[in-house]
Amino acid sequence: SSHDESTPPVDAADGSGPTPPSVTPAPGRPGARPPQFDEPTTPTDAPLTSPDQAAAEPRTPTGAVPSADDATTAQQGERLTTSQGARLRDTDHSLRAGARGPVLLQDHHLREKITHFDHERIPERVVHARGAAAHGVFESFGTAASVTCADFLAPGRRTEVFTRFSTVVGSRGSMDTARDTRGFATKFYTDEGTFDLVGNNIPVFFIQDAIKFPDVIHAAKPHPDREIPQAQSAHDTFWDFVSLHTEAQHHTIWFMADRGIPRSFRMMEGFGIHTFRLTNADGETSLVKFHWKPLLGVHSLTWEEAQMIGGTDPDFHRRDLADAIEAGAYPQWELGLQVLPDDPEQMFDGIDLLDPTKIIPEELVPVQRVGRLTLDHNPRNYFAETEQVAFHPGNLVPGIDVTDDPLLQGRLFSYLDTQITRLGGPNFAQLPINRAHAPVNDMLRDGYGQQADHAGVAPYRPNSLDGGCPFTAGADEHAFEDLPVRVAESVRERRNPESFSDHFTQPRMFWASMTDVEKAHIVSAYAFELGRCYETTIRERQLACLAQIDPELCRGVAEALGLPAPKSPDLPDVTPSPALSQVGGTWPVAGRTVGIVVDPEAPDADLAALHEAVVAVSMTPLVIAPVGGTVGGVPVGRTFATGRSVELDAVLLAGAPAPGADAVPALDVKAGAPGAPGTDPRLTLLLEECWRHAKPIGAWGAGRDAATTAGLTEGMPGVHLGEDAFSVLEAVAEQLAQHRVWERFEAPSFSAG
Ligand code: HDE
Repeated sequence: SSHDESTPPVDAADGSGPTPPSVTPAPGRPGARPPQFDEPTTPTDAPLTSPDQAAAEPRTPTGAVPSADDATTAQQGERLTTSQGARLRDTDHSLRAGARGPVLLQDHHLREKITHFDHERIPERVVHARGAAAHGVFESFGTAASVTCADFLAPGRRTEVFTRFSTVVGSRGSMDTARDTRGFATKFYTDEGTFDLVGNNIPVFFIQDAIKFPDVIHAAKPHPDREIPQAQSAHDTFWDFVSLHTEAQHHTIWFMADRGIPRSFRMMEGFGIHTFRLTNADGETSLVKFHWKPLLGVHSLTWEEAQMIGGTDPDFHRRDLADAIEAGAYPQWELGLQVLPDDPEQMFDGIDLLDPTKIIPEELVPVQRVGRLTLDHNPRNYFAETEQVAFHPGNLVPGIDVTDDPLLQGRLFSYLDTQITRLGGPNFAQLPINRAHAPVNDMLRDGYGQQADHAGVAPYRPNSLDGGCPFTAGADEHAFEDLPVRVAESVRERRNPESFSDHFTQPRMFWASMTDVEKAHIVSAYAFELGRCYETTIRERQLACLAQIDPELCRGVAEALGLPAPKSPDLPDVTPSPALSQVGGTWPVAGRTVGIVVDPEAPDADLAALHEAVVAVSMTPLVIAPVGGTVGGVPVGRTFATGRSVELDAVLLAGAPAPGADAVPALDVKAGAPGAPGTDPRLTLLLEECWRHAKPIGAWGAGRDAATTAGLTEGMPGVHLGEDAFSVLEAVAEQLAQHRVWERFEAPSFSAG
């Protein structure tokens, strides 16, 4: 019946079926993929976009338009084919026994299409499942040459890199702004093999021994019965574990602090955490800690912003990274080293260098800058690159080696192992994103997903059949050497050294290094998290831990929980490390988002020029109006319905739209909030939030009246009312350099107690 004459060939070229929409085929992409994938289809000179598409809105907020030489289309050729290259006449209808009859098993195209789709997903990472990444370049300053012979750190070297940022606990689809540690993993494709620096944005870890990793992760992940909560540490099992396993307290106070809710991946530090061992050309070794220092400074969201963004834009961090790169505001970090002598004790100032729950204060051992990382292009395909990239702390190059840190030692096993499940076999190093840029000559063969077509008969050594190769490197041929490190004479045992046992002095130092406003944030973070636990015993046990860190901290949290504060024991004096605070400096404002509220009824004459002025200082202007379209020739970026204050770093009031028909009359505006009849309640809300989140607010002209109506007057911290747009922009940008209007935060309540 498949030949049933009464069944017309649907969508057939004879016009008997529905007319297909006219889509201009995209050109082929010669050389866009590795050669073995090239398809034998003829490239055409067709324009990349159809005339319709070209005229439409830009595809991204930054307005980047795909260029003709950038292979940005999905099409590999002119005609649709099967995976085997046979051209297809139809991919929209399954082959049926009559138009209304059952589908035939012989429909090989249907089966190929559906079967491939059925297997499109792979397991997400067991930790760090949610991430975003970018390509870039690492330029060496050459300053590390005295401590390492790693070629990519030699003077003048430029190395291609791929960096993936991540949250730890949430699933792949969870929100970006969860309170969590962030992963910061960089693959350096060096001429001497791939080096992976697989770090975090917090310099210490939860545990001292890799054997505890399944425990801490099982405690932090959602509860196994209901699989809640997602991407959160505010639950019983997490606090149960960290309050019992007190070596986790140092890491925990870091992410209860603002470090747990970064403003942007671009504004995070990165840390290798463990102590590594470097070797120079003369064979001399030293112990080092790796640091990434963001040129934009280290900045965070407020907790309320983080929560709100989780709802309005769960992709906030990945959008921010991709948009900034697309707009040319390339994020940059400097790589720094803390260098310590490699003596047999491996201790510094009482700190065991093999203990990954301890830092070396920068004031004691300065971070010496050795190179600059610039992320300058976005991945083309999320799955192929960001999802399939496989990092491994054991990807080392000559001149960089590991130490006996038991956490690092366990990681050396875990990362290779996990990829076998995640990437479906042992050949993941052949995936394009994971391929070394140095020549590879291994004797690894076969296995699932083998891409190579190896020649020869002798993938073994020694052999006499394939030219006797491969030869191993000679002494001066830049091979990775296993250093003859002395291993302490010892008995085998399952035990931590005594030097790992102080769990509270460094969290105390961290607390002592914070400003008042940062301390207040820490207190509210603990109060929130513990307040979400059900078990009082867990809250009490964590308060007992806080009492061992600091009595003020403990009292503040206890008060918020309505529990008695346990008495602190005698606590050691600590020297604060000012480098740990995020408050007090000024930083570049590049890549910050400035909202410009306009009144479409009375557009500001200078709007277009103001828009340009914002772009000129590498900030992103976002015009906000009651409804979409353009105002004064400038496109409206957000309407009162699609925008929310939390997307903005600062707000400028160019005008004050009165409530229109589209205003939400039922919007619940708090009594006594800034605002007045005549102001759109959504604008009132926006200003209220910007005020509360300590963002600079500027206004001029009609916007100035609106600000005044909203209760914002000159002289209030971070409120800039001026005569013209440009002087106001300048004042706002200057303020933004401090990240927030810190004076606006209330005096922390804990210091009163
Ligand atoms: Fe990881 N970690 N980890 N980790 N880790 C993974 O590897 C593991 C640790 C870090 O963007 C997994 O490919 C163990 C410290 C980052 O793809 C897994 C231990 C630090 C990423 C794994 C640690 C990290 C991972 C999961 C305790 C900071 C994401 C998927 C000994 C220095 C990399 C994968 C990316 C990912 C194991 C502790 C950083 C399971 C056993 C400490 C940034 O192999």
